[in-house]
Amino acid sequence: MWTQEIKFFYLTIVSCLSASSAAEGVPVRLSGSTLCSGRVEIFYNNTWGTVCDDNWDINDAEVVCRELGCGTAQSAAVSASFGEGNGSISLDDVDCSGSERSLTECQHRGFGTHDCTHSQDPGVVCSVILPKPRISMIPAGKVDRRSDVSITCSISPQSQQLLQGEFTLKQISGSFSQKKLSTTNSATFKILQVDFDKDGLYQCEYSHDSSISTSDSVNVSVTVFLQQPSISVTSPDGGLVRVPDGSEIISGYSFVFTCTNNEHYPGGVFNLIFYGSNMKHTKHTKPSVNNSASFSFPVADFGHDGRYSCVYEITLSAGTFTSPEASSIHIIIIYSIMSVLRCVFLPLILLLENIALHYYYKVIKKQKSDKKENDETDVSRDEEVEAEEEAVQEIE
Ligand SMILES: [Ca+2]
Ligand SMILES: [Ca+2]
Repeated sequence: MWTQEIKFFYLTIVSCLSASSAAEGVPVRLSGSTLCSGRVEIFYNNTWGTVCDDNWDINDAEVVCRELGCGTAQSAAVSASFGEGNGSISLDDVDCSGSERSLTECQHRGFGTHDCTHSQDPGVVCSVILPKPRISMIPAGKVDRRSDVSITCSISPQSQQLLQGEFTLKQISGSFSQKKLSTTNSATFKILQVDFDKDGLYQCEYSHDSSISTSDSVNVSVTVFLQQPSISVTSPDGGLVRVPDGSEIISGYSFVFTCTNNEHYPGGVFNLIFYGSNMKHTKHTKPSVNNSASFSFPVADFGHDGRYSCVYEITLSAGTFTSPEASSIHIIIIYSIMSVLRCVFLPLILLLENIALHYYYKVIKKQKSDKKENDETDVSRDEEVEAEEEAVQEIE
């Protein structure tokens, strides 16, 4: 028929044009009454050719059906049951295990090597009528609120050329739904400035006549990316010394942390996070005023020793969103000179004073005992003299 000849001519032209854009493997198509059944043809050496039915079985058919998004194989046809093709016979003795991603990954005699005629052209019958569309999303993963998302629905190139079907992108649990008639094998839908109402799963539908096939789903997860704040520390009364591994604060002095960023959400807050020696995690919260918040510590003591960081946080209808932590500041509390004097020199002076007093009293005591001894010696000498005098008188 005339219309069929036009259709075939058109298909041949567009198939050849589109085949070069096939990203992986060698393109395959089915030439038959429906999209997912027909004579197997592969695009090799810039032309569509057929396959030989030697060793053609259900495993080979399985690979073709999967490759085309046509579900599973119902039967493997032989002996040109979908009609004889023309042109080259590109594959012979195809031996698939059934798990290959593409027909040309299966073992065969080599491209163009065969001992067949077109009366042996094989075919397949797959389980579905319409191929399953594919869905992809940019960016992949979480999407920043107010940024654009682009979702593409696609189908194998030769399928769309045969059908001229329609793509619909639908939000599964929401109101978003858009249709696109496309003359190429894909349609791209742009969702501009996404807000939380666009959050959720999306699916592509491919429809032709009254048949619809549905893709897997993608998840548009809308979030708020907040920039990393910065943190700085000062000591209003001059008790801060910057050292290579942090900032030293003299105990007793005051210090102030300031968290800043460039976000302009109303109601945003800064949290000051403290990591002490035992990894204790204390949070102080202050509202952001003019993009910053200050946290004051009037008297530094050794319990303040540790790392400090800050995060910015906002609470919206969809939940609370937190920025990454600022690069932390290490605070080292050191002794003041006065406390060094008080703690070290004062006891030393007292000790020296005690030692001095000890020796002083020892010397005094010794002097006293020496004097007493001398007095006693004098007395005994006097007695000796008296005795000698008495003895002399007796002799006389
Ligand atoms: Ca053969
Ligand atoms: Ca086989």
